[in-house]
Amino acid sequence: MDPRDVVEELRDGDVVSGSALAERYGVSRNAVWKHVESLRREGFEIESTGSGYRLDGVPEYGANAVAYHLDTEYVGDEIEYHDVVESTNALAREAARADADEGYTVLADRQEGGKGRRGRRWESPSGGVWTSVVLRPELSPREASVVTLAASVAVADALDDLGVVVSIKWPNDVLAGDQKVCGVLVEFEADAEEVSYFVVGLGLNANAAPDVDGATSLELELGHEVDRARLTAALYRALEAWLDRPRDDILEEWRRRSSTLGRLVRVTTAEDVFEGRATSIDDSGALHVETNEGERVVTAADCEHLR
Ligand code: BT5
Repeated sequence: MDPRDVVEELRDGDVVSGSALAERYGVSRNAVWKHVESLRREGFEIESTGSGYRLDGVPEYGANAVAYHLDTEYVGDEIEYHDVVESTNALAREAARADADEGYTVLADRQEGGKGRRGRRWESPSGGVWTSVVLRPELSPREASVVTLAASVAVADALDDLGVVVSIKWPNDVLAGDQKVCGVLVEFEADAEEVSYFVVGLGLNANAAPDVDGATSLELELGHEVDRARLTAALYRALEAWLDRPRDDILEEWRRRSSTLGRLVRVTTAEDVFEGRATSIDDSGALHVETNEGERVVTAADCEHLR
């Protein structure tokens, strides 16, 4: 038994006796009490009534606060929470290399070395949702891009439920209006045949607006703070649901939500910069752009929407 079990036992609001819990888990009543005390130190309000414990309040954030809201099959089964980290992706990669199960997640309130793509910096002040999920779907490296597409679609779904209207900018940005509210960084390790693990990093400006041009936060968009623990649970649920879907559904939904397709864009690749009209993404997630010199197909690049 651990404190999370106590949260899960108490979360429907009923009074549960310490001795019933002790019996169910085969531990002493004193052990149950210690878990209750540690949850109280985390900010859980747990009332001791004559007939047992009752959960009256959940802290704003943390592994057990997310667990309180969680109803997934595997994503978030184990949540490693830190107030401050360098990068949740780096920790999740370490965990994956050390054989962490599929669905293992790392979550932080603040990152000091948050990473974007290609070594860029991701500003991660306190108040955001910075999390990374270890996944082990059976995919070849060639098929890997579907995980990034599924992740951005999942974020968009979870934000819809909050009432924020979002779109996806190729390849991996989630925008509110034309400002970035979330970035996705998917990393994986593979041999020629198979990916051994993915780390899906999600960076959401929830209640913290970073000082970056073109960035917004959910708080700014909605005019009030969001419940980060509930949002994190919703993200995990949406990610799990979309990963389970056929590739074609994911692509279709990505296209439906895309604000890039049909737009004039400026694309920056490792070799050059060009402009044109974005026409489609293909099954591998590559962007097709119609330029004056003909069609260009790009896989790894940055894309800017032009007016
Ligand atoms: C991304 O990179 O958009 C991927 C960001 C992934 C962050 C998550 S947080 C949890 C996990 N742990 C990590 O260390 N990373 C992941 P990219 O497309 O390269 O965008 C980076 C660019 O976005 C920067 O160069 C800035 O211009 C801008 N930017 C930086 N911080 C931002 C923020 N908080 N919100 C919006 N834009 C930001």
